[in-house]
This record gives sequence, C-alpha cells and structure tokens, in this order.
Amino acid sequence: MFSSLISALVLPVVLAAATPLIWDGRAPFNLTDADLDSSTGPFLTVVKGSGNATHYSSLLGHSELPTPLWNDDLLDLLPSEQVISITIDNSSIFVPGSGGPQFGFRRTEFIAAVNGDHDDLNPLIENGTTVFHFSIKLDERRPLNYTHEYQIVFIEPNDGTHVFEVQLGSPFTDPTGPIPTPDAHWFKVRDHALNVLFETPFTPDTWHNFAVQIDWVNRTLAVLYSKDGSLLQAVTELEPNLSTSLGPDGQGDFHFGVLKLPLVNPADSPANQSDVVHFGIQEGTTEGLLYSGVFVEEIARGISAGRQVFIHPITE
Ligand SMILES: *[C@@H]1O[C@H](CO)[C@@H](O)[C@H](O)[C@H]1NC(C)=O
Ligand SMILES: *[C@@H]1O[C@H](CO)[C@@H](O)[C@H](O)[C@H]1NC(C)=O
Ligand SMILES: *[C@@H]1O[C@H](CO)[C@@H](O)[C@H](O)[C@H]1NC(C)=O
Ligand SMILES: *[C@@H]1O[C@H](CO)[C@@H](O)[C@H](O)[C@H]1NC(C)=O
Ligand SMILES: *[C@@H]1O[C@H](CO)[C@@H](O)[C@H](O)[C@H]1NC(C)=O
Ligand SMILES: *[C@@H]1O[C@H](CO)[C@@H](O)[C@H](O)[C@H]1NC(C)=O
Ligand SMILES: *[C@@H]1O[C@H](CO)[C@@H](O)[C@H](O)[C@H]1NC(C)=O
Ligand SMILES: CC(=O)N[C@H]1CO[C@H](CO)[C@@H](O)[C@@H]1O
Repeated sequence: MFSSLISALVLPVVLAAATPLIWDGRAPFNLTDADLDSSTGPFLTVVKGSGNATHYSSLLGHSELPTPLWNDDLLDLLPSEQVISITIDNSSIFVPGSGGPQFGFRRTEFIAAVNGDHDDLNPLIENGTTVFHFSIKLDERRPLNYTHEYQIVFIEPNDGTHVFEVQLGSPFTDPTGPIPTPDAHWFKVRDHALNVLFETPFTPDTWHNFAVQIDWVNRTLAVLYSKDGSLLQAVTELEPNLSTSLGPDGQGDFHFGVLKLPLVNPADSPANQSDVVHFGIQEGTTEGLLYSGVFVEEIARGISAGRQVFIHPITE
C-alpha cells in the first residue's frame, strides 16, 4: 500500500514540489527566546500561565539532539533544528478570553502561527488533505505523573472539541477510578469521538515520531509512526472521523505542549467535581516534554516519511 519508496537520490527535487510544506515548526537555530516571548516566528505562545513564555518553554540549542528523522546530515551531528522544551508548573494556570482562570488545568502549549497570526494560517493547513508531523521525547528531569490525564497534541476548533488528539496518562474520570490505568504510559492517538486509533508505549531515550493524515473534506484520519531515525509507517487504515464539522467550524488551532488535567477533589461539590476546567487536584509539580520535527505538509503526491523518503498517502 505504501511501499513504493523512490530513490532518496532523486526525490528531494521531484517531491519538493509534489509535497509542499505548508508550515514549518522545526525551530531554526536563529529562533531566540525573545522570539518565543513575543510569538515571533512559527509559534503563538499565549496558552500558558502568568509568566513569560520562556518561563515555561525553551530552545535547547545544541545541548540536545532533535529527532534524527529530519536531521540526518553528517551522522546527526549537524541538526537543522533545535529541540523545544515545554513545561508546566503550579503557575501554569491559563486565563482565556472568557470563562475565568482554568484552575483545574496546568497547561503550556505552542500554537502553529506565522508571527502570531494563526487565523490566516489555519485555513491553509486545514484544507484538502494535510499531514501533521510531530516528534516527542521524555524530559527525564521533569517526569509526568501518570495518575493524571495529559493532552499533548491536538487541533481544537472553536467548539472545544479535538479533530484528533494525543493523550498520555490515566483518562480523567469522575469519580476517580483505579489509577494509574494499565496503559497510562502509552501514547493514545484518539479521533474526534475519542476512539483510540493507535497506542504505543512512551519509552525513554527515544524520539517518538508521529504523523496524522487528515482529509478535511471526506473527514478521515490515518496515523503514521516510527522511532528515532526509522521511516514513518502507516499504523492505521483510513479511519472515518465524521463527528467533526465541515468547513471553518471544523478548523482550529494546532496545539502541542503539556495540558495536565486534575484529579477529582472529594471536597468539592458534585457540580464542581465534574467541572474539570476549573476544579480538582493538582500537585503543582514542574513537568515537561521535549518536541522536535513539528510541521504540516500537503499530500499532493506523497507523505514525508523521513530521511528524504516519501510514501503514498493512506487511501484505504
Ligand atoms: C532565520 O533565518 C532564515 C533564513 O536563513 C529566515 O528566513 C528567518 O526569518 C530567520 N528567523 C528568525 C526568527 O530570525
Ligand atoms: C518577562 O520578560 C520581560 C522582558 O524580558 C521582563 O521585563 C519581565 O520581568 C518578565 N516577566 C516575568 C514575570 O518574568
Ligand atoms: C483549499 O483547497 C481548494 C482546492 O484545492 C482551493 O481551491 C482553495 O484555494 C484552498 N483554500 C485555501 C484557503 O488554501
Ligand atoms: C502524582 O499524583 C498523585 C495524585 O494526586 C499524587 O498522590 C502523587 O504524589 C503525585 N506524584 C508526584 C511525584 O507528584
Ligand atoms: C472522498 O469521497 C468521495 C465520495 O465518496 C470519493 O469519491 C473520493 O474518492 C474520496 N476521496 C478520498 C481522497 O478518499
Ligand atoms: C463550587 O464552586 C463555586 C464557584 O464556582 C463556589 O462558590 C462553591 O463554593 C463551590 N462549592 C463547593 C462545595 O466547593
Ligand atoms: C498551586 O496553586 C494553587 C492555585 O493558585 C494553590 O491553591 C496551591 O496552594 C498551589 N500549590 C502548591 C503546591 O504550591
Ligand atoms: C474509527 C472510528 O471509530 N471512527 C469513528 C469516527 O467518528 C464517527 C462519528 O462519531 C464514528 O461513527 C466512527 O466510529
């Protein structure tokens, strides 16, 4: 189905035009902390607590190697992007435009943008069929707490639903069930209706590479995955995702970062216990994830699988 790999020698030229990059979030080495604080460049950094963006996120320069999938020059020693560290702490209480401070959550997320403008970018990256790429690694020094649920990558239309999402940890339940759940340490890629399409263990010392193919017209999803420098491979078939809205109502911001849900606080009223956004238990710990390889491409004639190799879109 996706086996027609064409020679890496000819492909960069052939498919550079056939698989256009629409938005590139692979942080170049000239991207600075000041750019993060001012949302200059590819990220809108407003989803965070009251500190500056660089209180919660940083560009790791040459101190950490990004995924080798897109950085394969000279034995990976000269990468073309910096790793991005995204963290939360007890001050990571986001105050959105309405609805009041989100005391239930702790969250820091980057949103795909061009110098702060996401509204004009979203219709470009969410049109036709597009592929959302991202690679994730454990931050050994800032472990997550797997008794909690984390939503770490998602596209969120205005209705607050997620076209797809990547989830870690123990799903939030009210009342709290047995935690941690058996697959708490597994990545779960979920569709709009929260069905798990793919899951895989979040092993340490490994870049976990994902790509999600989204057909915005026929409303389907397909997932590709690999580790470190291995080429991406399809890990699902083409899956219907028909509960999403068509057109602008179904489009939204592309987020990646750390969004930690609370546990139910038995001291709260029943109504407040179910208000996961505003109530619940948080330990206030500093936790984080590492990201690289974040970009969005069209699939005019192929999906980037890594190391200059392109594969066929998933069609069945
Ligand atoms: C980084 O350099 C590239 C060209 O090499 C330029 O297009 C881009 O705007 C620069 N980015 C920043 C944030 O300065
Ligand atoms: C945020 O950064 C600005 C400019 O660097 C600095 O003046 C300010 O003190 C910082 N605020 C916080 C809360 O760290
Ligand atoms: C979306 O795709 C259609 C068909 O390819 C094209 O006509 C239209 O211009 C695209 N819209 C945007 C906002 O890119
Ligand atoms: C993880 O969360 C649970 C539930 O709130 C808490 O009991 C535990 O102490 C937390 N672990 C760490 C390391 O913070
Ligand atoms: C989308 O659906 C139409 C109608 O069922 C079908 O003809 C077309 O092949 C589909 N396109 C893709 C890319 O699956
Ligand atoms: C529930 O939340 C409201 C504020 O939204 C607060 O006034 C009320 O005291 C809370 N009830 C309990 C039992 O915590
Ligand atoms: C975390 O922040 C909340 C809300 O501001 C506060 O009630 C709580 O005491 C803080 N926890 C820690 C461990 O600092
Ligand atoms: C694979 C899968 O379960 N897809 C679901 C996508 O959403 C539609 C509408 O909610 C469901 O009917 C599908 O089962």
